[in-house]
Formats: sequence, C-alpha cells, structure tokens
Amino acid sequence: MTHTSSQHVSSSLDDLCINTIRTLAMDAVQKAESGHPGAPMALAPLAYLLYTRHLKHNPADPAWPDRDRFVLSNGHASMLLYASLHLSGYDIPLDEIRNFRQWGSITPGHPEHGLTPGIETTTGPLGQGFSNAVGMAAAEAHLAAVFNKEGHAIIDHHTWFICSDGDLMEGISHEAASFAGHFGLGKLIGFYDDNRITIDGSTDLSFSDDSARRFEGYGWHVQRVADVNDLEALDSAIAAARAETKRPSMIIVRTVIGYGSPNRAGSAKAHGEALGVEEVARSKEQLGWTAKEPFTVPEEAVSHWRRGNDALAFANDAWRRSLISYAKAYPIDAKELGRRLQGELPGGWQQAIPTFNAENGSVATRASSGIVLNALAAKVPELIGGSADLSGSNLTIIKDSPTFSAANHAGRNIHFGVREHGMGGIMNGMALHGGVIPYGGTFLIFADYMRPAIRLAGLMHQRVIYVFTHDSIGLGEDGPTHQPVEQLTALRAIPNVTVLRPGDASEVAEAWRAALLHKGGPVALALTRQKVPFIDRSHRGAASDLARGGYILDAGAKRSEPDLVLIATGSEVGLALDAQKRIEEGGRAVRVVSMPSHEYFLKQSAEYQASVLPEGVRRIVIEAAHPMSWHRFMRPGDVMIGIDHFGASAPYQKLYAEYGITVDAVVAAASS
Ligand SMILES: Cc1ncc(C[n+]2csc(CCOP(=O)(O)OP(=O)(O)O)c2C)c(N)n1
Repeated sequence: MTHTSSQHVSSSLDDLCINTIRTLAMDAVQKAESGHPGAPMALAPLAYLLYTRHLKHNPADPAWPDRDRFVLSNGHASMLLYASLHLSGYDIPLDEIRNFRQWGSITPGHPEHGLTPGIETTTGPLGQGFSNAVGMAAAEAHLAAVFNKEGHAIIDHHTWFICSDGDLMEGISHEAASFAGHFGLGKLIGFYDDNRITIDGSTDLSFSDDSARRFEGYGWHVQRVADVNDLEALDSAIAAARAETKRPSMIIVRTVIGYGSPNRAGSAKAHGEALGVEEVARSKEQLGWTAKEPFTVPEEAVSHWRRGNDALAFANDAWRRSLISYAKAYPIDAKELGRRLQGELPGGWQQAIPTFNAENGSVATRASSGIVLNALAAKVPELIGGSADLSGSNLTIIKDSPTFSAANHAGRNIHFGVREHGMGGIMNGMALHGGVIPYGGTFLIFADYMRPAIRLAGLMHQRVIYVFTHDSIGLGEDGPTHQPVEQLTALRAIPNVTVLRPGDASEVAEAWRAALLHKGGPVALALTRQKVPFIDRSHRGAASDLARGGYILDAGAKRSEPDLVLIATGSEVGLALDAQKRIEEGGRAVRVVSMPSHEYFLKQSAEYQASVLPEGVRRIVIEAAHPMSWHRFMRPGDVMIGIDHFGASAPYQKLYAEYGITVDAVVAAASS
C-alpha cells in the first residue's frame, strides 16, 4: 500500500492507537504475571505504522496468498503482535488478550503458527524468525519468477520482519542475511530494534558490532531511523526500502525498551517481567492514558486502526480479479499456481517413481535417492532445494533445472552454501510461504547444526524434506568428526519429525514417495555413502511396506512362527539377511524385519505391530548407531548391535569389523 503524505504526520489519534498497543501489552503481562512488556512498548509505533499503512494484508482473509508476510523474529515480544492483530481486526477477541499465556488461549507466550490468525511463523528461539523471513522472500521471488507474466504480476508481495539484539547475536542471522544478500532478495525489508538492552543488561556487556556495516557487508541496503516515535522518518525509510528492489533492506531503528514506563524505560528490568500494578499505573499516566480499567480499547483507536480495512479488502478482491484475468490469458499456469498454492501434488506424480533391479539397484542409498529425486522433480515442479555445499555428495541436484541465483530466481537448484542452520530456517520459511516443497541436504552429522530449525519444522507441522547422507560410521575414512552416532536417536526424539532410513534402492523410492505424501511435518531421509546390496523381493516383503514403518522383509526359510526376529535399518538390512541365512543353517526359524521408520511403525495398530514383532520372541536390533531410541522395541534379554562410542578414521569395512557390527556378531548374539 502506498499512502499520501498527509497521513504521515503523527497525530493524537496515532498516539492513541500506538498507546493502545502499549497499554494492552502492559495489562496482559501484568495479568499473566509473566511475559515481555518492554519490546512491545518500544516497538508499538513501528507495528502501528506497518499494520495500518504498509502491510498488504486483509484481516478478513489471513490466508490471502499474495499478502505481505510479517515476521516478529523477537517472538518474546508477542504482545506486540497480538495487540496489533486484534486492533487490525483479525479474529482475536479481546478476551484472548486477557488470557495471554493461559491454557487453551490463542495468545501463547511466543507466537505459534497455526494457532492464531495472522501469525505467519512460530518465533521465540532467537534468529529463527529472521531465517524464516528470508525463506519466505526466497519462495516469493521463485514463484514470481516462475508465474508472473508481462502485465500480470500475480505474485508480488513483500516480506517484513522485526529482529532484536538477540536475533543479531545468534549465528543463524548471519547465515540467513548472507544468503539473502547474495541471492538479491530485494523484497525483504527488516527492522532492527536497536534498544541496546538484553536480559543481562546493556549490550555493552557483550555486543559491539557495527550492525550497519555488517549488513552493508552482506550487500543489504541499510538505513537508520533515530527514533521509532518519528513516524515520518520511519515512513520515508520504508519508502526508500521499497524503492530498492535488488537488495534486501535493513532499517536500524533506535528504540527505548519499556518506553513510557518512568522507572523501567531503557533498563533490562523492562524486558521480561510484569511492570507491577503501580508502575503500570504510572506508565499509563506518563503516556497520557486516562482510562483506569485494564484492557481498555478506545473506540476511536479501533476505528482509526481499521480505517484502511475497506481498501485492504478491496486490494484483496482486486488480486482475485487479476487472478481471473491471469487465468484467461494463461490458463495452464493459473491452474498450476492454484494447485501449488493449495499444496496439492500433481496428478500422476507417483508414476514417475522409478523401480530398481539387481543391475541398477546395488548402489549407495544416496545414489538411488539422487535418481528418485530427479525422476520426481520432472513431475513435481514445486520440489525446490539443494544442499549446504555438499550437492555432489548428497546428490541433490536436479539435473535439468537451472541454478537459483540473484539473476534467476526461477532456478530450482539452491546452493545454500555452508550454512546448515540457515538452510533449516530458510526451508521452514519457504514451506510456510507455500507453493513450494523445499528439500535440503547435508551429512547426517550436521543435522546437529540445524537441529533448532528441524525442531521448529516439527512444531509448525511443515512439509520439508531433509536429505541426510553419510548416515553412519559407514562413511569411513572421514573419521569420527563426520560419523554420526547419536544423530538418529536425537532426530527420533524430536516430536513430529519422521526419520526414514531406507535399506535398499527400492526402499529409497518408497521413502521419497512417503516424504512427498507426508503432510504435517518434516521428513528426514538417512542415506548411506557406501553401497548397499539390492534386495530381491520376489520371495520377500514389498518395499511399499516402508509406509508402515516396519514390516516382515523375510519370513525365513521355514515361513513358520519365528523363534528369533532380527530388526535392522538402512545399511544393516543386508547384514541382517546374511545373518538370517547363517542362523537358519542351525535349524532355527529367523525373521528379518526392516524398520525404516519408528514413527510410522508406532502409528500402526497394536495388532499390526504384534504381527511384525511377536511378543515373547527374542529380538536382535542391528543399526550402526546409538541404541537409545531402540529401547522401546526391546525386552529383557533382547540385544542391540549398534555403537555407543565415537567412530574412527578407517575404511568402513574395518570399522564394522572392529566395532562388531558383523554377521558373526549377530550369529553369536543369536546363540547367547
Ligand atoms: C536462541 C535463544 N536463546 C535465548 C533466548 C532467551 N532470550 C529471550 S529474549 C533474550 C534476549 C533479549 O534481548 P533482545 O533480543 O535485545 O530483546 P529485548 O531485550 O529488546 O526485548 C534472550 C536471551 C531465546 N529466546 N532464544
């Protein structure tokens, strides 16, 4: 939205609107006796200005696809958002503000995506929101490049964010900012709340970066505003930021934390605790707020906040009309865009999934993954992603697509650079934006570098796909720094994260199918560097049973009820089949269960689970990883053949032999 200069002058009505945020923040935190009043009180003018004059949004239709995205990266200032959204007319009743931070409310301590209308992403862990905003801007740039036509800018919105000292101290903000500068995300506009206060006190204690030069160094367009209360200065900085279309913009805004509070303003005491009843009263007095009742929302403030809502609704309608004319001129593109924005997969995509045989299937699972990804990418154009500088190892390149670059945002191969954490946050932002399904690769060991973003993908139920290769000591010579041990267990421990460790090429194909069909959470593929044998399934369980998480791969020569079950994943499935043969030579009935996913298996009925893993039958689990996540499938007397110590630098065959992850070890355990 552009606005005439007559609106730029701060009026007493503007002040009333701004102070309504401040008083709601004070009151809500006071009532909850917990929360963060300082940043909302400081940033109220900026939020007011953005929501009423600059954001292209429609409170009546929070899901409008071409809306501007707004991210409050310093999510602890959530009351800034809740108050602004309430005052803008989003469906957040005042009672919800009264219930700030309470059980069952839609106003939790930190903003949560999917819970509250108008909240684009879950923020709180500092730095994550920053990277989400970068991902949203990347998705917008990509979709605009793919779908916009001459005279039809059907995807054309900005991504705005506010960040704080804490966000800028966190390393992920460096990764994401560097990415945004390099890839020329010109419709990304950020504000840095330069209040020089963190929890411990003044930033003098720990932070003396020259943030302006830092962002200039990334290739951002940087401006300063000396006082957040100067709406005119903010407005003109925003106009300049909009005019800059090739570079992301950062506006460094000087604020005073706890603005309005006579005894807390400018001090760390304003950051994260209620002001106290008396200080709230004093602050209201200082702000010229006359109402005595807490949670007072003056009618003039509401109507002034919403004065532009008709125009916003009209803009939303105009976009819908432009979509109709786009559909007339470009019916195929319009249908495709609609499908992608709905998150629906294209018809017939599953037919693209290749099948493997003994000739082409005896390869590392990372190699079969690269083949499946390329076959899928041809049919699923919303698959877009890459690797954190390991594309040749992760095999994540889509061979017939160009590279995503500042000059060509239509490319689907994203070189995330050596920025795993940034990649995780950017992927979350892309998925949240919609219209794309992001994937990103690195070595499984470096999942640790992106773990906070993976956790948020789980929390936000986002469809992102991780391609984690080099998934065990089986990577060999790179040694213990690169050999994952506890990572599978650690990923399995994150709620709503699905880990798939396929055992051969056929399971890899099924793992990708499952990853694309999987809605409501991230999927992590764990893939080998080393070759694994193709598994002949003519007399065995079908790879499609991967979708059940665990299944009877080989019922044993006798096909009777087993007296021993071998459970294995990934590269250890072949080993289990070899061990089965040896143990059965001794006359026993041995079943091999392939268990590529704990999460899918635990979703099956108790009957199914018991039919695969019969109670009372001894189990040996084989996985070249830490045993901790397997204990729930193990009973007294069962054995895990795994590894609970760091690996070493040597050829992988030697490591498996030295650490006792061998057929002999399984045979020995079977008779122990
Ligand atoms: C990754 C992470 N570490 C620590 C915290 C806890 N925390 C919340 S706010 C904050 C710092 C507050 O300073 P600033 O970011 O400047 O916010 P302000 O004081 O301006 O509200 C910290 C350490 C967090 N939310 N996320």
